Amino acid sequence: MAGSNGDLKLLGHKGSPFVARVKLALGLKGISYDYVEEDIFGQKSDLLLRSNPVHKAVPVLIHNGKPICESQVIVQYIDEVFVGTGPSLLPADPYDRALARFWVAYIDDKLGASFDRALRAKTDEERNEAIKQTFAAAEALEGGLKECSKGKNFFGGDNAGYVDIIVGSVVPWVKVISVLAGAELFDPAKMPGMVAWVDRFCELDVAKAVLQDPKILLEQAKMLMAKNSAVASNN
Ligand SMILES: N[C@@H](CCC(=O)N[C@@H](CS)C(=O)NCC(=O)O)C(=O)O
Repeated sequence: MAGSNGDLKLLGHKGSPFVARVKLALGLKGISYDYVEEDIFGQKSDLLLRSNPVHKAVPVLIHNGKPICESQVIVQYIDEVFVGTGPSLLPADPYDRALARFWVAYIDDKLGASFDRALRAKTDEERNEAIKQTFAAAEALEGGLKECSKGKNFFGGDNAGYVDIIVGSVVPWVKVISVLAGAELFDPAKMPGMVAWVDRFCELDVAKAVLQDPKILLEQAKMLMAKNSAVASNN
């Protein structure tokens, strides 16, 4: 879409939390864009393959013809390039920015990685172990919220920012893993701050517009788990 922010196109997939991050960032900043749904499990478009030849994955944001890949990189790019448009997503203070980047890395490297292992596990034993690690990783977020928010409503303070976007993108998946595990990933007894944060985040218009229906994601997760278990039992 060629508006005052230039020509912006997002290549995405409806189930992807990584794509949701970019939608949340653009939405929070009030930036309009064209969206192209990619068939990532079937025929990826030439545009996607040309734009992200290294990973061949979504999201890709194409800004005035130039592709930017990887969700963390894209969200930071949006914040830097559209600096005068909408609220800032990363904190202004360098130490607070470092904290935000630390928690974002933690979410992908610990929480996201163990959940991904649970979905791709080949045996029940592997899956149960990965689910256990996901639960252990989630608990640290309670401290992360306290550290980043300094007692305010969001990781970003008074308003949702970079860490809120990253945690927010996995909120529907938090519901999915809770159903699969038969226990709340964000346990109200251990993580009251995070439980309240989820309610606040889900009340934002941008969250209502972007976040996927957990019921649909649950079906996708079950299909993926069944596929991976079947591959394992055929080997
Ligand atoms: N680290 C990447 C992960 C992106 C990713 O895993 N995208 C998935 C969709 S959720 C994808 O496009 N997969 C297609 C493939 O790998 O072939 C990011 O943060 O953007």
